[in-house]
Amino acid sequence: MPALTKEQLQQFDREGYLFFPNLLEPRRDLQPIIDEYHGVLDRLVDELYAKEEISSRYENLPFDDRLIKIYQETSKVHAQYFDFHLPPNATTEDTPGWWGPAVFNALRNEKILDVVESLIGGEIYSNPIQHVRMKPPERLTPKDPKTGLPMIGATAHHQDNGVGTPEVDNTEMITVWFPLRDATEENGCLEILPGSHRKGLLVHCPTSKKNRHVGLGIPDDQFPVDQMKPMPMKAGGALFFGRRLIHGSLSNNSNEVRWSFDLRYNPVGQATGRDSLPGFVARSRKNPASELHDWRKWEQLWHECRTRLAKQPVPTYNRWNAEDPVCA
Ligand SMILES: O=C(O)CCC(=O)C(=O)O
Ligand SMILES: [Fe+2]
Repeated sequence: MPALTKEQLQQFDREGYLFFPNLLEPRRDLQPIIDEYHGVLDRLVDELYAKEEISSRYENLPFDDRLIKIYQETSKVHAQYFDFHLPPNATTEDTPGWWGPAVFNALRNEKILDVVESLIGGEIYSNPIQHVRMKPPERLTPKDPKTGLPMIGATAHHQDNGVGTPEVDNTEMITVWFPLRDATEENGCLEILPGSHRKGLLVHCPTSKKNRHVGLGIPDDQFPVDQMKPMPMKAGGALFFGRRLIHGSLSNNSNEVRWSFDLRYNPVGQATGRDSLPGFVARSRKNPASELHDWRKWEQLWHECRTRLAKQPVPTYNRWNAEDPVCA
């Protein structure tokens, strides 16, 4: 893909985001990821069945129904099993995760890196704040007994700057969000507040009276919440946004799993906001030999990180607290 046009760069500067409805080719760029995760679900099912946590392997159910069924039967959301991230403060030797070749190829996808290069230059670091999100319909999702909230559900409004440590404040971290299949308002697509990247970093609150979500959120009275813009997109679409853009997601009120990737990049040498986790050089025009091309080495980095964190968890990487007057 050619470099971005002047208009696109101006739009990114003005609105804080860029949307490409057809950046990725579903068959080439997305299907290998979907296929890989079918294998991961098979593995999870085998493990749960061996531990007698489920009564059947549900081999005849389609992917979504099978995922929903095992979450329900175990009263647990197995999101960490699929994720290619580790929680710095809560990782043990047994914390699962998936760092496979199709995921690694997505992080190094040329079409994604071309856009990122246009935004932050040709020295690109893959930031380890990254997730796969598979969200079952909320009404079928196990609830947290303490809060009554679905264990995974709508994402609170936030800025990605707010989920990293303060070192990320002065970086040029870019987030890329894309669905593995169509994201709709019904199944819980992303929503954004165009232009909100100019507000600076707002106060984020842990789950509280003012933030009825799992995870950090900016209370509704701190920004024009009625101006949030839903971003439905077809499989193949991708949204790029800067670290200060306010965004969140809608609830999944459909009958299917809402499935997306969110990846982050920053210029090589800048802080990632989670220094205890491993990133890698995804592209370097100056020093191509520094790029990581081998998914096994990437997987190894995360396995080593797990061992390290299990021995010495990062006590806290959250900079916010519920006592802030804005959260009360
Ligand atoms: O997919 C979601 O629900 C939230 C994603 C998000 O916050 C992000 O990509 O930064
Ligand atoms: Fe986010």
